[in-house]
Amino acid sequence: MFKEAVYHRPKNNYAYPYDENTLHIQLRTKKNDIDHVFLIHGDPFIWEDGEWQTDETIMEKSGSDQLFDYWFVEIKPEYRRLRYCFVLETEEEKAVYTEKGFYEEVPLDDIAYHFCFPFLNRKDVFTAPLWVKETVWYQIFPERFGNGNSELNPEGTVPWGSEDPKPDSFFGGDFQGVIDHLDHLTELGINGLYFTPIFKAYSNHKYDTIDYMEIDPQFGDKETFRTLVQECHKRGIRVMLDAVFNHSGYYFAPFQDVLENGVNSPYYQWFHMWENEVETEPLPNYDAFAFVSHMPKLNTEHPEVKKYLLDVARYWIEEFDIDGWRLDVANEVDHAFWRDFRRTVKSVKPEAYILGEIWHDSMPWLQGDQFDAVMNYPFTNAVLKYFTQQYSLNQFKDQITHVQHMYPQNVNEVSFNLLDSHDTPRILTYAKGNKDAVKLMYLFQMSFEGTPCIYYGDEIGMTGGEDPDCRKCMVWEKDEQDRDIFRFVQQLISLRKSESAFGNESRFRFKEHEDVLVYEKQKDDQTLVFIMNPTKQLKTVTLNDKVKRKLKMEERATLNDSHVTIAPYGYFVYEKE
Ligand code: ARE
Repeated sequence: MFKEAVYHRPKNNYAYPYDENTLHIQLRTKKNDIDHVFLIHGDPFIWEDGEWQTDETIMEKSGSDQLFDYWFVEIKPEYRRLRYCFVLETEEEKAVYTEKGFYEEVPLDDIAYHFCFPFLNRKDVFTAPLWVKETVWYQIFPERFGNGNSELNPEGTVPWGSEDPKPDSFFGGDFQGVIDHLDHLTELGINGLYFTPIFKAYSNHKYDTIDYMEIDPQFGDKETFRTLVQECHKRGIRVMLDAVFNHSGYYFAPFQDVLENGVNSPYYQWFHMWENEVETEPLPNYDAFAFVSHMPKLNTEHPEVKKYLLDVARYWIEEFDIDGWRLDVANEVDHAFWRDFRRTVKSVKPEAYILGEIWHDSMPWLQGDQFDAVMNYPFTNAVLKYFTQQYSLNQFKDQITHVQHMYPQNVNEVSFNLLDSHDTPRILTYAKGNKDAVKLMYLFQMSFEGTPCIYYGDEIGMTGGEDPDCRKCMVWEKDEQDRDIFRFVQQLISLRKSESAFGNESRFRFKEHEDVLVYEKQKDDQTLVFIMNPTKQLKTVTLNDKVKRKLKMEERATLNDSHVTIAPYGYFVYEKE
């Protein structure tokens, strides 16, 4: 037994309250090392004749990644307290893993040895808004979605789609353009819109804010924005805005004051200035986003800055009824700020969604006191690499299993699973034009736990490389849209709604197979089996169970009794008996 690999730590993804009566316990062991794991558990205050009274529950192996196996069990402790340890068994060996190390027998005479989940306080349960679990997001980069009011075009606007975007191009996208095309979105079936920044800013992407209380005039005014939110709500679509609170823009009035007055500016402390005299070239002598001098980092520890930004967060919810905030560069802002941000936002709208932009392991922000979710780029990376044959099946399974075990289940259920964004190449371009590979990515994304997001235009086969190429104008001419991809995505979204095991809150498990991807989704009495063949060869797969019903999709597979033959980049989805 490889004891050095055994790991558990309460009050994070290894032990957390799933709801107010339920604890989830997870253990990590070396891959393929342990045969069985049992949880020995009990209430710390129930003793008989000097012996602590315990129960034993077997743990399920919930997955494996490159190095480790993960074991899982759900416990509902009667008095909402738990002490516990683990019994690990191999054919030759048995060991008891406690908070104080390994023993041969369970120490029943001293509770101090055991792991402690002190109390399941309702307040500590991670609770994200329920509606998020049923949401399919759609991301809009407002400058490029639709130009509905050419009178608002900023200077230098070029005709819609007339050229490939450059870092400083303007095509005149605006809110009216979004309102005009809401039918496209309802037809697709999405029910959440995420807008990259819309406040007054200098650039086309608006991440360099000038005024957080104003709409950028190229998009419209506050009344048009109000109409947009109302029109979305009428169609059952939630609206999320981008909060760029890590840094402001160069033309943000307080920063202009600092540029003018240096250390004598009343706003000097609003930023992280290094010297009395401010320099922007060749590199800024103050903290900034990366080394971008026109994005000076805001001092969110300063009470005035904090108040200003929290007022912004409150204002757009109170006045315009938005449903969520996506937080730009969220991991570079202090945790205390985000805790107050959450209190502020949830006090105005308890059902608002708070989504952090973090590309890495984000457990410290997902304890229930800061964010509801993060943009799940580790998921993105695994999907892109596997479906373009840069990852083997095993590497893919390792990565996805790792992502799943990184966070509590209630976090995974609202995780923001994207395939691309305004910061990455588009999927069709990444897949070198392989449309069938893109369809498999969508099938995996839409049937995985969490909430999927579609980047505008991907659903009609738009292409584009790195920023700014991934920000081309939306194509509205029907004959130039790939309606086949559109119908496919539309169908997946509708399956998420009509098949209970297809979408969120159903149990996801990989199945063993050598060279095709097989996984099951199970909810109540429905189990769906997904088989995908992201290779260039025809594959024949022997089914281990009976097909009750094939899911109606444009699959490229033939079923013969217990065999299914799947075309290159084809798939087969069925409900098993
Ligand atoms: C512009 C140019 C770029 C150039 C950059 C730097 O277009 O080609 O590389 O300047 O000089 C916004 C605009 C961008 C603009 C940028 C700077 O949208 O077009 O880029 O401002 O002016 C990291 C951060 C993450 C950040 C990404 C981009 O952690 O927060 O980098 N994403 C947000 C937004 C962006 C936005 C900003 C931040 C700034 O979503 O759109 O950019 O407000 C790894 C790392 C990640 C890293 C990721 C991507 O995985 O681990 O930490 O994310 O790669 O680089």
